[in-house]
Amino acid sequence: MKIDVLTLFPAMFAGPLDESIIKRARESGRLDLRIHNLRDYAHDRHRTVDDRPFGGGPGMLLKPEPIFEAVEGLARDTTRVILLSPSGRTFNQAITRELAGFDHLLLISGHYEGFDERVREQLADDELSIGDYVLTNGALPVMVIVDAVTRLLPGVLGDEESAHEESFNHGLLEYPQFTRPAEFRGMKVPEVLLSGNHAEIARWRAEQARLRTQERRPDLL
Ligand code: 9D3
Repeated sequence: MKIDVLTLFPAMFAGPLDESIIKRARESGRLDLRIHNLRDYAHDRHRTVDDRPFGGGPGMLLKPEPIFEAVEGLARDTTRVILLSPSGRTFNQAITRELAGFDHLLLISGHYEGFDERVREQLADDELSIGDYVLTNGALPVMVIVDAVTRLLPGVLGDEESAHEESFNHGLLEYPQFTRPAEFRGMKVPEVLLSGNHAEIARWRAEQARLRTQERRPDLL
């Protein structure tokens, strides 16, 4: 998969996507990730990317010309163009699976009070938020989406992780897990997990997952 990112803060992307699973996905060519500075698409001497809203009001908007020219330069006919903004639909694992099915994503990070509406109308195929809290810009949301989508690409997770992904919990929270030692500072691992009785262990885990989900995330049931 190719992912192009358009942002005013390209330096924020150095680090989080250069580690671990995403690093390996990039090195193996399964993810081709390119970060582009929106300011490079401004024309004037001051590299202006924002302006005041018509009709007045607080803050600045991203002006349309640099974004239109960037998209025209970067998008192909199969590209999914996605805006990141607090007004988008809330990102989740179903949307992650949806995005993993495209061969090219162009993620456009917001800033200031938002986008000129013509960017939404003419350029965007989708608009996503990562949740109901206010960030300073859309760069972290872009990284969240790149991370979530990349781990679903074929060959990115190892066999064991992929199998786990497929059997995952039937939409419940994870059951409690323990590793050695069997007793730590007086805290004992539940006896059933030491029993070697795999049918009983499976029953206990299913029950724990259900109880924990009921307690913490009844909306999932
Ligand atoms: C009405 C004023 N603000 C909306 C809550 C304006 C505004 C604040 C912060 C506009 C943009 C931003 C920067 N945030 C994002 O661009 C953003 C975001 C977020 O803040 N939370 C969750 N997901 C996202 S995706 C992009």
